[in-house]
Amino acid sequence: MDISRRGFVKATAVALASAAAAGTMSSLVGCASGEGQSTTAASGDGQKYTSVCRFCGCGCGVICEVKDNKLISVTGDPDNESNKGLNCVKGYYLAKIMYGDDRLTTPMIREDKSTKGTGEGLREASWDEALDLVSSKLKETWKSDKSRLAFWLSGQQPITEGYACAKFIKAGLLSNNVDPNARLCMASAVVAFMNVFQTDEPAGSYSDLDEADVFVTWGANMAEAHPMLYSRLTARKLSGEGVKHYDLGTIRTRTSASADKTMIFHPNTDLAIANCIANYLVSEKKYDEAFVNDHLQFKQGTEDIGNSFEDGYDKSEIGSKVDAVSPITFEEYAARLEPYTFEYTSQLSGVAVEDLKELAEVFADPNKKVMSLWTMGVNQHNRGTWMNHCIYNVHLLSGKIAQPGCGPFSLTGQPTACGTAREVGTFSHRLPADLLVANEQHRRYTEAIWDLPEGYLDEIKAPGMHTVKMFRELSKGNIDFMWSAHNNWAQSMPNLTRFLGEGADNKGIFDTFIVVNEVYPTLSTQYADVVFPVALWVEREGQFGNAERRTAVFEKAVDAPGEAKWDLWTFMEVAHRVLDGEKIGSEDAFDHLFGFIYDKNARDFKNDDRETNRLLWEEYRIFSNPEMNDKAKAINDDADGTFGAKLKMEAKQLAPYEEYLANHGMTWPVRNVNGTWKSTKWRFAEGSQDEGFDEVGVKQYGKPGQAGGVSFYKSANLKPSVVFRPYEPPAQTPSDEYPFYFVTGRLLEHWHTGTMTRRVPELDRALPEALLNMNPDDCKKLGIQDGDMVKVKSTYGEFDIKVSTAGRTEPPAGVTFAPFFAEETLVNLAVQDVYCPLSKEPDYKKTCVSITKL
Ligand SMILES: Nc1nc2c(c(=O)[nH]1)N[C@H]1C(S)=C(S)[C@@H](COP(=O)(O)OP(=O)(O)OC[C@H]3O[C@@H](n4cnc5c(=O)[nH]c(N)nc54)[C@H](O)[C@@H]3O)O[C@H]1N2
Ligand SMILES: Nc1nc2c(c(=O)[nH]1)N[C@H]1C(S)=C(S)[C@@H](COP(=O)(O)OP(=O)(O)OC[C@H]3O[C@@H](n4cnc5c(=O)[nH]c(N)nc54)[C@H](O)[C@@H]3O)O[C@H]1N2
Ligand code: SF4
Ligand SMILES: [Mo]
Repeated sequence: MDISRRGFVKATAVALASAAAAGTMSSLVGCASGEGQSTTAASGDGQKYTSVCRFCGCGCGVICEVKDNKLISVTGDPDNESNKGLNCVKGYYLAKIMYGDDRLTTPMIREDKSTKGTGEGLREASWDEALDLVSSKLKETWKSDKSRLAFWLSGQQPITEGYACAKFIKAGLLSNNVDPNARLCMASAVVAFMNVFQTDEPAGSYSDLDEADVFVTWGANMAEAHPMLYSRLTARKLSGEGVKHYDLGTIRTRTSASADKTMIFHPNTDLAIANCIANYLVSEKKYDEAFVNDHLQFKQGTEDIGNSFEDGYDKSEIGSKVDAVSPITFEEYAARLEPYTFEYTSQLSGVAVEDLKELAEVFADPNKKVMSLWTMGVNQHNRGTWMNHCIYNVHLLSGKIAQPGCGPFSLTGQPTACGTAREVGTFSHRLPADLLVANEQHRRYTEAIWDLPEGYLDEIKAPGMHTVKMFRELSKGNIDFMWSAHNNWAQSMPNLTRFLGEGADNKGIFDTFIVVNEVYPTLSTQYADVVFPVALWVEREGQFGNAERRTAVFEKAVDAPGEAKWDLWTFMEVAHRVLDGEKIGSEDAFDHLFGFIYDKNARDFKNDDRETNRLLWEEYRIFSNPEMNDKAKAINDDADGTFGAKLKMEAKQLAPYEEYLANHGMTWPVRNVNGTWKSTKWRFAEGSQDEGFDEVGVKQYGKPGQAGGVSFYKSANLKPSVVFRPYEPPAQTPSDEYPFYFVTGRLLEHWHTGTMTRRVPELDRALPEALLNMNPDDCKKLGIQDGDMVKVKSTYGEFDIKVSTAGRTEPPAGVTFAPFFAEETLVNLAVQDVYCPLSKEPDYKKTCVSITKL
């Protein structure tokens, strides 16, 4: 099952070759085994700490080596099952992200709001002054009008920190105005998971990459964005007989360079392509009949759902109906698919009929193990939730799911988008562990664990503001206090013109009191009234949860510089000031919620980092294992006795904290089997837990022994839903005035807004500027040469950028691409903030723009 070291090395060669084929200058590409690699020469005699990479959702394990309180090397961790020692170039240079010249080391306060957006105007302050100021502003807003509070958190915030924030904001402040940047990233995946399977996060694991016969990437540039996993994919291609990779997307990327076939489609027609495959399976009776009969139910939902151009959309007649679905028969489903013939789909998408047929045959072949992978091409889509459904539909119809090497795999972007944002409840509609604020039993259960009076959380039963709404309200001057951590919204949010730009719509940014926790100066700190300098990565202990459900701990390895403090300390210090004088029952509110970890009089944690994390983890873990807790047991004895059983099914099931350290990460559900804690590689699949199958889940909650040995025991009626979703066009389509689609995304060397990776000289030199990739024919028509500056303009805003026809991506005629890492090339000024109506995740991938030579 495991791929060999030789396979990895060969794959590296392929990744390098494909990079060369794509015509890039950098030698810092692809992956290699982490063994022996280091940021600075590893002396080998420093203190070693087990850790996880700070960057992408691959969640590579790394070992940090420390000497004299300084990180001197970072190497791949061979004992972490996710990467087995492999890293990408960002992983090798991890140590250097800590030591940029301008680390923030002192709290700062802005006196004069007119200096916002200039990079000037912040003065140094003491922690006491900064904390008192933030606390008094938060308390003032909280007491006068809670609806004007906003917290913006992140899929980069370690798990226990996110858990503590959720507890503070939801139970302490009784507010749901908290959302993470994961809304910009995984929300469409999450909503589809919940709709289809009634549980969030994929059934498969990275081991599938080592066993699949066919890979289909549906809008994922894995070579740049998930390099370690891409190396595993290319290794499998090299070591397996006839293994194929189909790459679907709207632009040719470096991932396309090594694919067997690249299928470039017109934006949004991925919906039609998936329906076309489903139509072929159904109309030619090439679906898995036993699987369909035993396991599936069919549905359709609200259609013609329009677009969320303006704020009233969610509450509009159509906007309020977008979640509705109703049951249909298999025959009705088949009839809905009929229009999606090969010919019609080819016309619509621009993909050749033969290519569509070839892909459909892959799903029709009962002997092929197929792994689908997707990321932002699918999620950041005005029909993002629908497109997730469409991928599940073809896998469900063909029974290609929940088996080793076979299944739909939704990739996560950030290091702990799964672990934190999605697990511990930092979304505006959630409570920890997949529980929902709107569900009465979920509130009762949460009250029991947090020891709150019954009914205490009823005040927050209505979800709060989702991210786009939050920033639209900010632009209108309707937010008085905002606190952000682990993100850089002033660069990463879409339609920045709405709230940063000049004009009528930007009232809020100057009036709102903004607090930013940061490690470096960023565009967001330029708009902050107070900046809290914080510990970066291994300057404290924390945990990340990666794309294959692996939770792993990174140990504290070095101290934070200057006065920089752990983010969690800043939240505790503000929490006890704001909650001063408040009671829960008869006890002081802060002590009631956090007394088990924090001594507010001593103004410090009661224990070291590890023990603080462990105590928070153990409390969070109660959400996951109801039978462990007496209070939860009491709720289990509810009137009809079904709630407890249901919760057990919903539970993620987690192990004690120390197991994660000892095992270099474990994948949930983690279950105690005869005294040993065991990870699960394949959920819903029958087989021995010793080999990573979901034996306990299937036996305990499912109906074992069914066709294929699978049981979708979390799904309603034990059956996942195939939901018919039609093709609908992008929010904007090209016009004479705005003739080009503008796609945005990432490139290998930089992480998001570049704040960390651009401070690593090697990465900065490898990719120093953001370029607009254009099709050579389009350039010719516009009289543009490589290196020319152009103005890119949309109905939202504009920015200037240099053109290249020889960049990392090769867009077809009519499409352009630029990355968003460069703050001097602020692409998001022009990117639309239209979102998927179901998930509220914005579509960063197809704004219509004009391009004018400067
Ligand atoms: N180097 C690096 N790696 C990263 C990150 C980083 O900043 N830098 N960030 C991480 C994060 S948070 C994320 S979310 C991931 C993102 O990972 P990806 O989604 O792989 O990367 P992007 O560059 O955002 O998206 C590019 C893809 O979108 C596709 N696309 C564009 N329009 C459409 C469409 O209409 N339909 C479909 N199906 N596809 C379309 C393109 O074809 C292309 O394959 O990367 C993670 N990894
Ligand atoms: N145009 C365009 N825009 C996009 C996207 C796109 O595809 N196109 N993708 C979207 C997606 S998928 C994502 S996930 C978002 C990401 O957007 P953001 O999360 O807003 O961007 P990051 O650059 O990752 O910001 C993380 C910040 O945290 C800081 N930091 C590092 N460590 C710590 C720490 O320990 N504590 C604190 N408090 N701060 C720390 C870093 O310096 C950095 O500034 O971008 C979105 N924006
Ligand atoms: S950036 Fe991603 S692939 Fe690269 S080392 Fe880190 S986790 Fe692994
Ligand atoms: Mo993301």
